[in-house]
Amino acid sequence: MTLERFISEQAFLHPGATGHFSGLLHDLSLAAKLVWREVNKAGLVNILGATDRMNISGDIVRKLDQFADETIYRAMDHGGHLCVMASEENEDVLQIPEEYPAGKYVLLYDPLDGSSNIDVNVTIGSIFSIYKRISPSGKGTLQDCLQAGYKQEAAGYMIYGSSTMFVYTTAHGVHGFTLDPTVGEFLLSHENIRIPKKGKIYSLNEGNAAYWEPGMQRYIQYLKESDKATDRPYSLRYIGSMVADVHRTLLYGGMYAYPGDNKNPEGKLRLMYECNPMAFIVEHAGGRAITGKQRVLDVQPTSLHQHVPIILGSGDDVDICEGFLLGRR
Ligand code: FDP
Repeated sequence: MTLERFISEQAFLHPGATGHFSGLLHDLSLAAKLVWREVNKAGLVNILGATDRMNISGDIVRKLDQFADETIYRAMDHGGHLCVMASEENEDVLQIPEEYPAGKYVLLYDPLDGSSNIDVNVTIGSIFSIYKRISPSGKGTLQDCLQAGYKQEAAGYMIYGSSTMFVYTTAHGVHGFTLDPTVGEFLLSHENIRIPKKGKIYSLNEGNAAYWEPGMQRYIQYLKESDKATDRPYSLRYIGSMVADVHRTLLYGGMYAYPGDNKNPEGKLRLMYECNPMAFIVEHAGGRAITGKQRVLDVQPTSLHQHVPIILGSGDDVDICEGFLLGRR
């Protein structure tokens, strides 16, 4: 089952579907392949760049995250499905060029997440989030982009690791497709992903422990204690690429967090490009995602690049963490 066919068959489940939503997902899967192709030769960029300059081809060697940003924008700008976009790499909203029709959807994306890992060959990814526009017609607006996460129509990520995957949900299950590079197609490999109810792994940058609030410190200490009944101590795994850490958490369970601390009370990760889409995916796989005070998807955004603390993962694990943060344990 290819991603293309899966998307088309899903559209049949919605009798009123106009095809725009399917078209949007098709375009995203093309963008994923274009970014994957470039990520795969990351170590060669300087060599290829030098050759380009010798050939006077006019190509400029761009940083990979800038390449991914432009590639996704250009794959998505002309389909007539979107009225506006916003990307983590750009301060303001990205308008659809005048010559192309405006559609009814809004796309927010993080073109290359975990980009500090590129030079050391560690897994990175792209994240996307789709909303319906709220403005009536014409060009999309900032307000179209600043919608709470629970209003997402779809969310997903591409992970460029030992294999490349496209994982997404339209609120009807979370499905994962693995790229078969020999045929250039994403093939259904993980249908209806369900996050385990409880895991055995915790994942966060423990180097920040001294700055965490006491509840978080006590929770992580709790995970390290030995107790057979609750399967402690937990193992620590932290890649430092959100896509990779969340992907593992989705499949193996446990908890992933980037909490606030007394240096950065709102944490490091962005609500619109990272936390909302991942929270939507994790919830639709049966898990939870909270800020410590509320559900991530209920946060009302006030700006495009705002940060928010996040704790996500297996329901039981997030429940326990929440208990510590709220002083109940
Ligand atoms: P990066 O800075 O490499 O782009 O939000 C970006 C992010 O990576 C996440 O992917 C990652 O989980 C986090 O930052 C890592 O932050 P720390 O280095 O502070 O752990």
